[in-house]
Amino acid sequence: MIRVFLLAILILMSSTAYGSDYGFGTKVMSTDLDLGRPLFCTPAGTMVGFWDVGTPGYDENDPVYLHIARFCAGLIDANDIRLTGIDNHSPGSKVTFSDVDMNKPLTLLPSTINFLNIHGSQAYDLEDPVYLHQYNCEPNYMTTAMTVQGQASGQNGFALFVGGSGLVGGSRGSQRDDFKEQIPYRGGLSVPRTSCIEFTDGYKMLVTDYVVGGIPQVAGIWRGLVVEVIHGVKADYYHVLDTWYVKIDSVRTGGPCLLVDGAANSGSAISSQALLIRTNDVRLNATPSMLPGTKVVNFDPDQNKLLESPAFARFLSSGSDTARIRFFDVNGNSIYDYPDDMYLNYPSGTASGIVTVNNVRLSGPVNASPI
Ligand SMILES: [Ca+2]
Ligand SMILES: [Ca+2]
Ligand SMILES: [Ca+2]
Repeated sequence: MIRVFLLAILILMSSTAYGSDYGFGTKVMSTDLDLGRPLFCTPAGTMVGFWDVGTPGYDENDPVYLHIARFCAGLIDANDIRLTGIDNHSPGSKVTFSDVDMNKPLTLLPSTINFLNIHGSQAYDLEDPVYLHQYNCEPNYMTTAMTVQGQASGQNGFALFVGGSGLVGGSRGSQRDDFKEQIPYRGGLSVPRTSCIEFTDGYKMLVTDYVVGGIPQVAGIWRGLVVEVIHGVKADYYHVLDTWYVKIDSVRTGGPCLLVDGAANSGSAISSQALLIRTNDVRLNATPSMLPGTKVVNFDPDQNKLLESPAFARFLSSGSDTARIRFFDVNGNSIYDYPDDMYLNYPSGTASGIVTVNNVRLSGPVNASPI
């Protein structure tokens, strides 16, 4: 009898210890039970990316993730949040170790979170829908990304090596024989605005950059040893396998994406063209006609509608702002992990942030255990 009683208490405790039962993409209302919860900021480096399946480049079939990075970027990690569904995993669910997308390559999706002002006042009202919007680096961002990859793989004029003596200058102006020895990154250090990249021999580097793909590619031979490259937005990172030799080859400044980022950073006006809802933008909240976690497809009524600026959050190579992506620490361990609830904390309520009316829930209810 006592056992049954204790069990009942345990069940009661565990049910209260876990997060809200409100679904992904619901907005916080004035009578909701999670109203007023204190929120924590997500770690620096929180980003949005996609798993590039099927046709290369970002398209309708690629699942999108909120990647809550504490150390290494470039792979889908446990507790990353799916912003769109995949298989039997619904939008707002968290990645666990046994899931199909765990440790799959994550490609950065330069994007912002904005609202569409179609109801009420000019301000952000309860009925106004919220979108994850692909940032308009240029007319076709993915074409450029693929071109860069094509160049790196030698398909487009990137000479790999000559006589095993050194890398020959590629499209980004490489110098030969300019590798330097650098002690590998051994982890355990959390540095804001950095990413950890890893080559196939296990050599790690900490870089102040966003990696474009995260998958090392063979770039050539240097003194008889294989050289791999990982592409970042700011630079290409070369490493001679089984050595500590590396080379960092900066991308020419003035690329279209960096220029536009700079404009966002300095607060200057962004062209209205850049704020039109695009095909494959993601709806982040439920509306009477659309489900959260769905992508905008051609001829949807919200396609080409003008989003409001400034953005609530920006996931970009520079000028990122993820301060309003905040979590409630359900299990009280001061880090973001499986049981915690994620919010778009706009408005914020207080400077440090509490759950406030009109916040969007960015994660759904979790099971008692991650498996
Ligand atoms: Ca794809
Ligand atoms: Ca409004
Ligand atoms: Ca926690």
